[in-house]
Amino acid sequence: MKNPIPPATTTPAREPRSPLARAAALAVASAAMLLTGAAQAHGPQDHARAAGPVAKEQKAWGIAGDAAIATRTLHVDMDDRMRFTPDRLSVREGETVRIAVRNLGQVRHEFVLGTEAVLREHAEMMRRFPDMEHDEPWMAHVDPGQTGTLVWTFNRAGTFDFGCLLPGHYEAGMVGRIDVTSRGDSQ
Ligand SMILES: [Cu+2]
Repeated sequence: MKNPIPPATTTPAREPRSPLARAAALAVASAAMLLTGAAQAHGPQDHARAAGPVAKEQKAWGIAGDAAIATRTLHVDMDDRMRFTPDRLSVREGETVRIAVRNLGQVRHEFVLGTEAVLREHAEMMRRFPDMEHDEPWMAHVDPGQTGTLVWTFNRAGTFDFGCLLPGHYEAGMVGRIDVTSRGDSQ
């Protein structure tokens, strides 16, 4: 008998690994996740978004809006000085607005809504994985000379940010602020 080893049916390789090997495996796994899952891998509730129509997912800064009920259009320009014009927007809680983002520059820019913390984290990831593809209803990627549009319902009061998260842009100051005034604050 040359083969005393029983067929490995249900014996998973679970021998302890060195912390280094584990860290390396983890890094590879999370890199793969970032590259394939892109922005969807940002939060626990972001997993397994089905293909097809955009799922409306409540975020801290609001939720995807219906173009049909958008009450107005906010216009924002982006340029290669890494600036948004205007860089300050104001809406009322509950408002659904269209945001038309025009790229006046020679390079691609993007408009991404979020909290300051989320944008900072996302920008950091973009620096590590510059080719990361991502597309969500709270962002618009705009090629030079083009205008991108997003429709968003600001159903959470607060102060939020928008930024261009292409590598280096956010760090160069390509960020703006949006104030969502609470229903209770209106006169
Ligand atoms: Cu940019």
